Amino acid sequence: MNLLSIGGSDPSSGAGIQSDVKSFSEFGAYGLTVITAITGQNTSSFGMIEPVSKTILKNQLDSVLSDFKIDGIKIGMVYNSEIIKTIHQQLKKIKIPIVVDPVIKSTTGGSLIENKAIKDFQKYIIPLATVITPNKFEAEILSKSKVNSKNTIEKIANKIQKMGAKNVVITGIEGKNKKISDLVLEKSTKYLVSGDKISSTNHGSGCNYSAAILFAIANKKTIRQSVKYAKEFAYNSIKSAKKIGKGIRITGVENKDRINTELSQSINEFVKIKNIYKNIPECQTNFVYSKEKPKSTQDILGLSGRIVKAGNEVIVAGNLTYGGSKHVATALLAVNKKFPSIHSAINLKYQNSTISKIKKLKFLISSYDRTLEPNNVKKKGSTVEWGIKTAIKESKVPPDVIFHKGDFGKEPMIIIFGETPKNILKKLSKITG
Ligand code: PXL
Repeated sequence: MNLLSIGGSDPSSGAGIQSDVKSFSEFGAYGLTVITAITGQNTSSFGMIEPVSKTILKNQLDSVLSDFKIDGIKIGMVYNSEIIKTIHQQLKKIKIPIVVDPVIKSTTGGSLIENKAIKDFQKYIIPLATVITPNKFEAEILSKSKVNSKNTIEKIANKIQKMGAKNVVITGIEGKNKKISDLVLEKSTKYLVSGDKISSTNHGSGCNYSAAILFAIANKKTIRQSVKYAKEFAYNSIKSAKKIGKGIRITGVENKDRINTELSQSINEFVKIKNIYKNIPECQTNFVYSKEKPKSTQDILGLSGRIVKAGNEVIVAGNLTYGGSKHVATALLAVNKKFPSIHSAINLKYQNSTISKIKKLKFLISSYDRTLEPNNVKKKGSTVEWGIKTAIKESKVPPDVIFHKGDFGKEPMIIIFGETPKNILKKLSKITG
C-alpha cells in the first residue's frame, strides 16, 4: 500500500511529514511525501516558516501522482492560499480517500496557516476531505464560532460538514472520569468514541492520529473502525513518548504492537491469494499470532470475527483482538507449550488434495482422530487441546501442519503452524501454488 502525506517539514521529526513517514512505515505502508513548507522548530520553540513555491509544489504532486498507485492521501499543514489552491487543483478529481488534518497551531506556538488563508482552506481543502480531523480548537476556528451550551460541538461538526467534508471527527473532547472522546459525524449518524485520557504535552499525537485514520480507511475499514484504530494508535504513541530533545516529549510510533502490524499485513496478503476461497472451511478461517510465552488465549491476537467466504472471494469480518479466536488460538497455545518458537496458526478446509500436496512438499504433518476422544475430555470441552497434544506427543520438532478428519457432526480441519504469520504465508504459497 502507498500512502501520500502532503504537509510541512518538521526538522525535529516529531510532527509533519517526517512523523507521517514513520507512522506509514510502521503500518507496513510505503510513505510518499509532498512538502508544502519548511519549518524551523524543535521541542522547545518554533522558528521560521518558508512555504515552497507553487512551481515546486505542483512538480512534487505531478511526480508522485503520475508514478504511483496511491491508496490514500493525508493533507496536513498547507500554510497559504497559493498552496491551498494548487493542492485543490491537483486533487479535485481524484477518487481516493483523503484525510484532512486542519492544523492551525503547533504545540510550541507556531502558526501553521496564515489567518487570511483560512477562508480558502474552507472553500478548497475541506471539500476534498473523506474525513476531516480537527481538535476542538481547530473546529472552533474553522466554524468561526465558540462551543457553548447553545452552539454545541455537534452543531459545529454540522457546520464543518456543510463546508463539504464527508465525515467530521472532532478529537479530544474532555469528558468525565478521565475519559476523552472524539465526536464522529458521518453522513447521517453521530456518535462518540471514548478512550482513556493521558495528561501530557507531547509533539506528534495529532499527526499520528490522522495518519492512522488514513491507513485504516485506505484498508476499507468503516469510519467507526478507523476512528477506534486511530485513537488506539495515538494513545499508544503518547504512552511511548520520549524526551529526545530538551523540551516536550516526542510521541513514539515504533513497534508499539509489532504483533498487530504483522498479523494485519499478513491477513491482507492472505485474502489476496488466488482462489483462496476454496480453502475456507464451513466454520470459516481465523489467523492468529501470539505474544511471547502466551499463558492463555488472551495472549493470542486473532480476529473477533472470521475470514469468510463470499462467493469466489474472501472477506475479513471483525477486528484483531487479543482473545478474539477460540479454536485456532487454543490449538496454537497447545503447540507453543511444547514448541515455544511457534507463534502463529491458521485453519483451512480439510481436503484430501491439500493433504497430498502437503505430504509431497515434505512438510511435517501430524494428525489426531476425534473419534478416539475420551468422554471426560468431551465433557470438559477441551477437544482441541487434547487433539493437538495427542498429535504432537511423539514429535521432536515443531509441526508445520496438524489435521483431523472430523467426527459425527464435526467438520474435519487442517491447521498450519509457523513461527510468524509471514512464515505461514510462505508455507501457504507452496501449498496453494
Ligand atoms: O502537529 C501539527 C503539525 C503538522 N505539521 C507540521 C508541524 C506541526 C506541529 O508542529 O510542525 C509541519
